Amino acid sequence: MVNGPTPAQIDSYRRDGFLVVEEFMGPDELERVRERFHECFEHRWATGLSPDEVNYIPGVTPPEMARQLCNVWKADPVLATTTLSERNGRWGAKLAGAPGMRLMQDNMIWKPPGSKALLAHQDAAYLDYLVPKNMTSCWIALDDTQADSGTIYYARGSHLWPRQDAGGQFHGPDDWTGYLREVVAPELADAVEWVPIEVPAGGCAFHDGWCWHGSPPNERLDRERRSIISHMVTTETRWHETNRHPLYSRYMRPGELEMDEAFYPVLWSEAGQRTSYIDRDYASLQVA
Ligand SMILES: O=C(O)CCC(=O)C(=O)O
Repeated sequence: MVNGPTPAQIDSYRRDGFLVVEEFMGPDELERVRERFHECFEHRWATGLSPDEVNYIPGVTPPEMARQLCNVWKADPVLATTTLSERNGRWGAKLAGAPGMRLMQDNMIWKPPGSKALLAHQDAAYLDYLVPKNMTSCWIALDDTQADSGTIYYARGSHLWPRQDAGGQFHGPDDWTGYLREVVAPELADAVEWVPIEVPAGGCAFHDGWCWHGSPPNERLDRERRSIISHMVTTETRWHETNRHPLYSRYMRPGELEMDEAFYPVLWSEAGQRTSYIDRDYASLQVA
């Protein structure tokens, strides 16, 4: 069990918009996740359900593209114990100063050697269908990461900049910081400090939904860059009255703006709430 966050970590997160935790996921969990990661990218779904988004087809997707699956917790109970962990929710809530966190979406990203960039963006900008637009993410490295191995980069302090709309080409842009420079005031964009997250496998970074981040190409021909991510929203978050996401709003209960725990489970709350099926159905796989 990794303790924290400490008051100093919370201060650092709120100042920078992100926080690095060098030792977060233990070796047993890391090994289990790596194994299931590859099963899922081969489209072997242990539960019989596919993830909500499958941005990789073996043998079809060009090898230079970053591979991405969203909501793997629905496909694989082992991966679910990581992305739905109480730990991720508790850390996220405490860093964000929220009463609790539920999972909005999980992600697995695989950037093979030589693969292309992912666009610098703000996660919360994509959430027009939620009120309030917010996100807190726990990004866990499954490989040791280096500045040139396609790791995630954060623009320090950018969560405090004026908020922008989503835009640009997310997968494989030629210029991964181009959209930021298009929409952010030049005095901010020109002075931006990009921080590469260099951690050992199992290390993680949390980021605020308004913190600009992205990842340049994986220039290393000898290294994979894999990660597993919990994208969480506060337990106070509701569906927007009228705006809809073409995929994720399918899981709204008709006529209600409350999010349904069956699809958006609560990971942790200070009041002791945690969606019961997580520990009931996945109990034997709980992470330490
Ligand atoms: O892992 C990456 O390269 C980007 C991940 C990302 O955009 C996120 O975690 O919000």
